This record gives sequence, C-alpha cells and structure tokens, in this order.
Amino acid sequence: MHRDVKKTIGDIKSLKIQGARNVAKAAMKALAVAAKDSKTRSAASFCKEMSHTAEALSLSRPTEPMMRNILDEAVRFASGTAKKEKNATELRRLLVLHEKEMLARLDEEAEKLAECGARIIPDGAIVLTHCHSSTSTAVLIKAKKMHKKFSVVAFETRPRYQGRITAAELARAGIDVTLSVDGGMNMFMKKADIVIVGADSVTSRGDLINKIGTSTLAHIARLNDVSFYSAAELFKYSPMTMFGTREKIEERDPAEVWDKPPKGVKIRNPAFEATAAKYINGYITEIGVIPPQSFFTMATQKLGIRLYE
Ligand code: RUB
Repeated sequence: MHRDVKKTIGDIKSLKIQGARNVAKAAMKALAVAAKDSKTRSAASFCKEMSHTAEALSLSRPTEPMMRNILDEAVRFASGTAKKEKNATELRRLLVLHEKEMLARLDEEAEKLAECGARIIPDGAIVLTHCHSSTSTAVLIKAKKMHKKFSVVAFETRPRYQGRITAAELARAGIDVTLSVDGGMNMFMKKADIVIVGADSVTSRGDLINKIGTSTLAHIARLNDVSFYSAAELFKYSPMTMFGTREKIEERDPAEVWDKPPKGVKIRNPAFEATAAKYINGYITEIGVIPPQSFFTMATQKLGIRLYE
C-alpha cells in the first residue's frame, strides 16, 4: 500500500483528520497520489489497485458515506475510462486529472452551500452548534461576511472536544462565540433562534447521522420551537440505507472517556447517533435549503443512481 494512503488511514483513525468533508477530501487526495505513483502496467491491474486502495480508505471510518461515495465515483470513473483507454499511463493521468477537477467542484459547491445557509440566519440571532463541522462553520463565516449580526454558542463535544476547534475558528473569523459544556444545551436553547449542525450521513428517510449529542439538541429545539438545520452536501447521502440497511454507528475507544476507570465501571463511547427527520426543519445543501423528505431524490440524482433498472 502507498505510504500516503497508509498515513491518511492512520490520520483518519486517530482523528487527526476529522469531520466528514475533511475525511472525504483527504481520502480523495491519497487515492490521487496512489494513482499518480502506481507502477501497474495494464489498465485492468491499475483499476484493481485503485479499487483496493479505495476500499482500504473507506474502511478507515465506517460512518462516512461522503468518503465512500467520492471514492466509489473515482473507481467507477477509472473502470469506465479503462473500457476505451487501455494505456495504463494515460489512464493514470486521466484519473489524477479527474480527482483534481472533483476537488475543485467540491469547493465550488461548498461555497454555494455556505451562501444558502448564511441567508437563513436571522439578523441578531443566537445560533447553537455542536462538534466541529467545516460545512457549518463555512455557513457562519459566510453570514459574517454578509455583515449579519449574530452570536454563536458552540458545545464542547466530549470526549474529543471538537467544539474547541469550532470556537477557535469562529473567533478567528471575528464571530462572537461562546463555548459551553455539553450539559448546557437545554439552558442555552431557551434563548436560541436557530441550530445549525453538520452531517456525517443522511439516510433514505432523511434521518441525520451526526455527532452524539445532536439528537438531544434537535429534541430540545423542537420543545422550544427553535428551527433545527443540518448543513449537508448531497454527497453525505448513504445509498446503503435505500434497502433498509442501517448506517453503522462508530463506537470509539472507551479510554477516550476514562483511561483508567475503577473496577466495575463500564464505559460507552458512541461517536455518532441518528436524529429522526421529523425533528429537522431542513438540510442546507449546495442546491438550496431542502426538506429532509427531498434529500433522497436530490442525492440519488446527483450520485447518478438509477432507481429503476
Ligand atoms: C465530526 C462531526 C461533524 C460531521 C460533519 O465528528 O460529527 O458534524 O462530520 O463535518 P468527528 P463536516 O470529529 O468525530 O469526525 O461538515 O466537516 O463534513
């Protein structure tokens, strides 16, 4: 296995690279480097190598359909092109170019998504957010650039404290931000106007899989009549949920919670959880803010999934 691929897998597993979008982009870059440096002589063996590399990267974090979707797309591109292009060197060049274009497209779409999200933040709002989602922080930073006045409460997100990354990033952008312990969710909801979180995965029913603590925020948002949105690119759609398979919820090392617990104390450390579509006012996507019920249709179109064949 290429050393960059090994390093990326290690960095994703250790959370040095975190957040669905960053994970997907890092995996894509690693695949492109592996493609560029591949020593395979035939187009068929190149495609096989790319498929194995993509699979190894996908397995580095089970709850990341954006990474899976993007890697699958690259593998499909390679095998589709290989039907016409038998020269391995040319095929490698075309795949590397394709990945470069894909990265640029992701950035363009991220910009559109940020704009759609920024527009729904009411002037003077108190915004709540959880964990670190580069997609949600992009929305907030865009709102700031549009001269909206608002403040943010970010929850610290134990045990890995990704909320600190959010708070630091927003403060650097000049946004009024407060970091709260996770237990402050109910208290801060009482004065909040809107909740914006990220997404690791969106299911066929429009349910959201995101950092543990997200469904608590969604439930108390509903109790307090506060709008709840998730900033989610359509690539976050999980095709495996189409036939009822559930997204796997990653459970991380208990030592992240308490490294030396007293005898008899069991530790659980689920990293993610599902929030039902009925608690979600909308998904902020690159094509606009859409109801959870539309996510499936829009995402399957984008991913080129043919529903009847
Ligand atoms: C991060 C997390 C984020 C989503 C979306 O969890 O739950 O909300 O991944 O992030 P972890 P993004 O830190 O365990 O990866 O918007 O950047 O894709």
